[in-house]
Amino acid sequence: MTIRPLVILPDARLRRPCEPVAAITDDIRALARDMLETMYDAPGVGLAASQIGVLKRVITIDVSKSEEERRPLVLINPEITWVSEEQRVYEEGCLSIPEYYAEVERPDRVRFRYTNLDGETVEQDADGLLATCVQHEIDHLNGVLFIDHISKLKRDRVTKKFQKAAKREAVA
Ligand code: K1U
Ligand code: ZN
Repeated sequence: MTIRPLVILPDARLRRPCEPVAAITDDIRALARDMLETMYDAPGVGLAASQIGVLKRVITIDVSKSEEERRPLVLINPEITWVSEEQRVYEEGCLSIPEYYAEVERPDRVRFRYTNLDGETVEQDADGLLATCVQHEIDHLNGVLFIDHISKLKRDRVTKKFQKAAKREAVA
């Protein structure tokens, strides 16, 4: 298992749609293991493969509260199949936009379908943090970031900050 480096804004890979996974191979199982290790190390409650530079439709999630009770989820080719009319606001963060947090409004409850590592199709309902996290991670697979759900003013401000930081790093 390897902790992989995180892709940070404004890296163009974060804006590319990810490709569906055709089959659960040893490479996909190894990718999922690396993603879980990278997510727990960060630490984060979710991770999309594009955040480690792999443009495949794979996400990992664990919203359990302590290390002893870990409940890792690996979602391959996930899709949202239903959303509630009720919305909720949650303060989101993103491992690819470090130390920036903003309130985002999304559907309060969702139903989602995915393939697990045993190749089975699973359909599951979610509310609370899991619902928010599933939506945030599936957005990543479509090249969408949580800052796309906030005002243009705030988005432009945070984007410029990260563009400047990337330029500084490039000349250092
Ligand atoms: O996709 C990501 O960038 C991971 C992100 C997921 C997420 C956070 C909050 C709302 C929706 C989706 C994170 O995990 S940021 C870190 C974080 O929220 C956290 C870290 C440690 C403990 C608890 C939360
Ligand atoms: Zn994110």
